[in-house]
Amino acid sequence: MKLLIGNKNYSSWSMRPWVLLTQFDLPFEEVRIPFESFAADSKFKAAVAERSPAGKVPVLVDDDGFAVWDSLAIAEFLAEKFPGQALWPRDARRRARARSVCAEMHSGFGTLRDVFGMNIEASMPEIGARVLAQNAAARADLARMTQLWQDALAESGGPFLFGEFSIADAFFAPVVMRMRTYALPVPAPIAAYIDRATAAKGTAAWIRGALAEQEFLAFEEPYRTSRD
Ligand SMILES: N[C@@H](CCC(=O)N[C@@H](CS)C(=O)NCC(=O)O)C(=O)O
Repeated sequence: MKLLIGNKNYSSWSMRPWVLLTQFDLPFEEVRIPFESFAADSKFKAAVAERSPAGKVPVLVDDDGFAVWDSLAIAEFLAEKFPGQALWPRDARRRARARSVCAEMHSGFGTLRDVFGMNIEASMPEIGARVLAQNAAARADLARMTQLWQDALAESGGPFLFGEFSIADAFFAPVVMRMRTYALPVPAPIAAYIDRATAAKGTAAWIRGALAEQEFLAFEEPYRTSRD
């Protein structure tokens, strides 16, 4: 299998399936398509179009060339392709709940995504404090995220959202990165989850890759004009 991804520092959607594949030791080859712009005539769009009509990363290309796009569809495809691995929780109700929160993440948290773009290499606690003070929708998204994680951890007993590491943790990995970059205030048990999720094998490997990148992409950087 091949996984087409964007820049590790910025591409939150790419992060999810990459972390999942790595965490579960599923064999894949990474194909990195660096962001330059998302203009229709960009090199990025041309490279992605060879594999996906949707024109976005991530895209998973199976060994026979069959392509699946969209992070949630990729996760479902992998769960079916590797039934011996508990990519989703084994328990039906836990699995249903894990799917609920992944769908909630996939289609929600628009403000949190907009105002706290993923930027693993950066540290911007002052931006986090300022935006939260000014933006009620951002505060509401953060409160819902905290509650969602708290409920899942309370019900499962941890260490990850639904017990062992699952697709749900891969789905929230980019939010974990945002919490760190912008130093968003969370209760101690959530801070402990953030630490565990950051240290998980797949997440830690992605972070190493993100830190090794040297690109500064102005269109991904509303708050900075250079890397430091
Ligand atoms: N819902 C999609 C979103 C994918 C997405 O928006 N990817 C971004 C990179 S992080 C992209 O390729 N953007 C290109 C564009 O918007 O033209 C998924 O879950 O994979």
